[in-house]
Formats: sequence, structure tokens, C-alpha cells
Amino acid sequence: MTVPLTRIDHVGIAVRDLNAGIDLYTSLFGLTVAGRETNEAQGVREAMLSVADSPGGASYVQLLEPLGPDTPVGRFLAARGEGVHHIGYGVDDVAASLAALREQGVRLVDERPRHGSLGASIAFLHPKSVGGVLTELVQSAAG
Ligand code: MC0
Repeated sequence: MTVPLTRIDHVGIAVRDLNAGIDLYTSLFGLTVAGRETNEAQGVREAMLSVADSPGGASYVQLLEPLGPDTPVGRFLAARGEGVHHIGYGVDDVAASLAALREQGVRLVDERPRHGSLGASIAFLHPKSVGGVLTELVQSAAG
């Protein structure tokens, strides 16, 4: 069974300094900050910057500053430097999507949904199963 994606929810970008990243994206593109949060479980301080509303819903640039070197984004910055860290796609039901992908043998980072930005329910798929791209499924708080 395929898993329908409803939109590109966000592009996650690893930065060393969150405030400098926000300054860059607001000055270059006029984006506005929709939310900021520290997510201890994910090891990040992050900001969501609104890009536009597509027919499937809102989309964002997500800037991610690691809380320390021994975190997913900290290790990524050490290995690759600043840049695109993951893509987040909208889905209607993240738990059902995970079940369908597990059935297909996709390697899951998260076996069940976790708390994400702006109140979303999220889960990551391992980059080794998605062509080298760390992929996140996002069920937005709005549904
Ligand atoms: C690591 N690898 C990546 C990658 N990070 N490939 C593509 N994109 C990335 N971002 C590759 C490495 O190159 C390596 O490949 C292999 O994965 C293992 O790397 P590692 O250095 O051992 O890295 P680990 O220990 O960090 O594990 C990688 C893994 C981890 C993807 C499992 O980063 C993870 O659990 N990520 C999901 C959680 C996360 O990223 N949270 C932060 C964003 P080779 O070929 O060298 O073996 S939280 C977030 O975004 C929330 C707030 C939200 O959206 O709402």
C-alpha cells in the first residue's frame, strides 16, 4: 500500500546559530517566524518560518540548532556542516503511514509518533531506506 503525501510541510536545515539563521531567512526572503521551541527529546532548538500556503496546507523552513554535539543535528553538523538536514512531508495519519511503511520493510527511526513543531505528530524514516534522505512524516495539529 502506498502512503499518500499531502504537501511538503517543511525543509529542515541544520544551523550552528539559530538567531543568525532566522536573520538570514527573514532578510533574504521576508519569511516570518511562526513558532520557536526547544525540543529536548530531539536535541534541538528550532524555529518554523512560514513560506506559503499550498493547497495541502502551510509549508515552512525549519531551522535547527543542536542542543549539543551528541545529538542528531550536532553529529550532522560535525560530519557535513550546515545545510539541508531532512524533508518533512504532510500525511493525514502518521500512525497509519508508519504501519503501511513498516509492512513494506522500510527502516523506521520512530516506531510510533512523537511530538514535533507547532503541535504536530511526527515520525522519522531512516535515510538508508529513502535514498539517502532523512524523511519525516508530519500530521499537523490542524489535522
Ligand atoms: C545521518 N545520516 C544522514 C543524516 N544523518 N543521512 C541523511 N540525512 C541526515 N540528516 C547518515 C550518515 O551519513 C551515516 O551514513 C548514517 O546515517 C548514520 O549516521 P550517524 O552519524 O551514526 O548518525 P546518527 O547517530 O545521528 O543517526 C542517524 C539518524 C539520526 C538518522 C538515525 O540522526 C536520527 O535519529 N534522526 C531522527 C531525529 C532527528 O533528526 N531529530 C532532529 C530534528 P553512513 O553511510 O556514513 O553510514 S527534530 C525535528 O525536526 C522536529 C523538532 C520536527 O520536525 O518537528
